[in-house]
Amino acid sequence: MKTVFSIAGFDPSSGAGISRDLDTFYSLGLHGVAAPTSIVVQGPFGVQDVQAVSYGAFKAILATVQESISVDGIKIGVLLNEQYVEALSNYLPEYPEIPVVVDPVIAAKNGLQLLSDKGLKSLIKLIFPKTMVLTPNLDEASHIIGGTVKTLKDMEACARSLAATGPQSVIIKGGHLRGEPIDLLFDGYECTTWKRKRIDRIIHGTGCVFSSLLTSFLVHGYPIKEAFLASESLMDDLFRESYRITEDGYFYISSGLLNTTLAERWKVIQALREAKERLYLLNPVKCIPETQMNVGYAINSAVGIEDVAAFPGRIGHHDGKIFFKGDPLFGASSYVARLILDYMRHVPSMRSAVNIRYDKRRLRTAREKGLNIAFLERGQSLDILLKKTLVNIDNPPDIIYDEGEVGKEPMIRLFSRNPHELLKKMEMIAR
Ligand code: PXL
Repeated sequence: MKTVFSIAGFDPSSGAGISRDLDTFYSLGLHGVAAPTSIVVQGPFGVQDVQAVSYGAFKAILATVQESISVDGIKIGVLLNEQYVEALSNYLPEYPEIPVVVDPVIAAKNGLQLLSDKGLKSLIKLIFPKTMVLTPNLDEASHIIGGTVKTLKDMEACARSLAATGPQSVIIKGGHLRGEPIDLLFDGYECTTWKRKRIDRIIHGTGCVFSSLLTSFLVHGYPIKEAFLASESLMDDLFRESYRITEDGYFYISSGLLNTTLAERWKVIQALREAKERLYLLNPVKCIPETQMNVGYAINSAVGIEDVAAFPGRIGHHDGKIFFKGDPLFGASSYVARLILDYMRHVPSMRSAVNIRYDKRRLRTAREKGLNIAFLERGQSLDILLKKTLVNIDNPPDIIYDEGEVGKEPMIRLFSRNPHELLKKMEMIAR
């Protein structure tokens, strides 16, 4: 198993530092080991303090790794002061044959210093010459070269100056650039950029995750430019999937969770594809309302319409046969998505729904077959109805129907935990 070594701080809230690095290595199929330099006391509202891990413990961990583990890549974050920098420099070979990625973390967002001035001097002198890729943000890059970096042109010049201090390649992260953020790679020969849309969220630990992704791709043998592009592309996904662990606090990201979400999204689509096959066999044309039908299925942690998959353009019928306009997609329906999201707020396991043409006989059949039915009064919201009905949460309704009003078709809504169960219920009442 290939192994990556993180030398960094520990963030107890798992936003930055060692725990995030390990999560990233693991999610890209690598084993992670770590030497903590410090514990950064912080939560989702920022850093309060930084406490060193004892120098003795740090050196002993480096020695243990050196004696017993052949690491395939090294990622360096918070180093605290010159003592830790020197110890690390002694551990690193003169000419490392494996990727060494250095994220020169100088201070937290609120300005609390995570590397002393002397520490930075030592880092430049002792570690930069052994560095394969240096990954500063704009502030760190400006601080190290002692100038201001505001434009893309400045970034390019700055990356070249930084490369002249030792690192083979430099990536400057332009998240703090005015306008659209741009990241820039200088690989010693040419520059490559990555632009992204600005996202209106304060996300914690992006630098750590980025440099860990980069290290992982390099360990997998990607050339630097490919590793840069692959990491940036994954960062786009991670920004989009960032989440909060506390109301109003910073957003967090996790490559590990991204894998789970992607796998779950794939399963949701797969389940709807199977439902489509069963619907072709069942051919429930009489169940299709005037406004057409849709079947939806949400991921476990659904919070918005984009977390619910359904059939684009709804499901209709043509020449006596059920008719789909396309394959299931996330965000394809706001109508069934809202039904499901409303229901999930009360019973999170009920993640699938279909809307069916209103028919009294169909409701009678449903009742006879033992389905649990609730009636939605005119003007009542699903939310209020569920709140009332679910006082006894053991038996959430399978069906919620309304009798319509002028200009609004009456409707039966069938709910289940998944499309497989939903189809079973539908088969009971379709005829
Ligand atoms: O984002 C810089 C950083 C890196 N590593 C650790 C941190 C922080 C900032 O808070 O806590 C451990």
